[in-house]
Amino acid sequence: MTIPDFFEQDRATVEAALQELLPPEDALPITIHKAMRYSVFAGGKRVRPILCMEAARMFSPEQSGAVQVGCALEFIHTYSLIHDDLPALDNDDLRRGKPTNHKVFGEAMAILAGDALLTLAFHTLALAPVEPQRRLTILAMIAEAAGTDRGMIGGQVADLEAEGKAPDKGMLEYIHRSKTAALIRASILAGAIAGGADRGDVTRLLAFGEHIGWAFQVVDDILDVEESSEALGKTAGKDQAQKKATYPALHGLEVSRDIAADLEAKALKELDFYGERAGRLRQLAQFLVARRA
Ligand code: GRG
Repeated sequence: MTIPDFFEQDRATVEAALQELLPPEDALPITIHKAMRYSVFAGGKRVRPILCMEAARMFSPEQSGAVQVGCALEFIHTYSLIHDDLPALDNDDLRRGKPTNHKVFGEAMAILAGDALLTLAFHTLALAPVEPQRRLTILAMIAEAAGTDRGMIGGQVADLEAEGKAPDKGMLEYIHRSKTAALIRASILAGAIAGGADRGDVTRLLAFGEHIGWAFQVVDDILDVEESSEALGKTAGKDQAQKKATYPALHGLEVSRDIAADLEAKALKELDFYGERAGRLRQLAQFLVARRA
């Protein structure tokens, strides 16, 4: 499976917007801005902003503020990676193919860089060029997805507490849907809402986002077993070493692949309603499950 053509174009748009939205490296205090920029530009795939932009494009071909909303999502995602790598959490040395933020800037600055990216995300959302009522809906939805109640932090807490315990199917689902799927689902919904989606669209795309976000984390678990650190740009084999609750640990690799394929099929079914209009979202969903990094 090759990367869709438009993915590279969208990625270039995201890179340029991230450059604009982040304070320059020489703004005082210089160290924090260097640390923020270091992790944002360390080479992420930009999956969340691209999903956001392509969901918006289904409803509005014109600029809808989805680029700025997508950048806010990338700031939140990058903050979560910086904090996730800290010694108190996963204690990792490698991320996006480079030394982790705390390895370069020290723990205190890495904590602050994560905090600063989270703060910048909500500043960016507050100013995004989206109709005000829709902007407020997007802001609340993203805050919820990044938060504790079935959001990213809640999933991370459950993930930490499940370490070393016998994997449990219900808990594993909860972790994957909260830690990873919530922000991916919010990326798709935020783009759709910015582009002008109505209630029916939100219901359909919520189900699409939930399934593809869940599949994304199942694939992440599989790649941790199958790929090298070099290919992934992060330490491979970490889940098993840390006795993490993962799909391969509970079901084995083959069943995990079947689960990812089933989740992908369920996600794609939700797009049938849109026919060709959803062509790019469909390609993105297929790429997210077929990726090797
Ligand atoms: C607040 C102390 C504190 C910690 C926060 C919330 C949190 C820690 C961590 C979030 C959990 C987390 C890191 C989930 C990982 C989800 C995931 C699959 C990440 C990889 O995403 P990709 O493949 O990465 O999109 P790139 O590098 O391409 O952007």
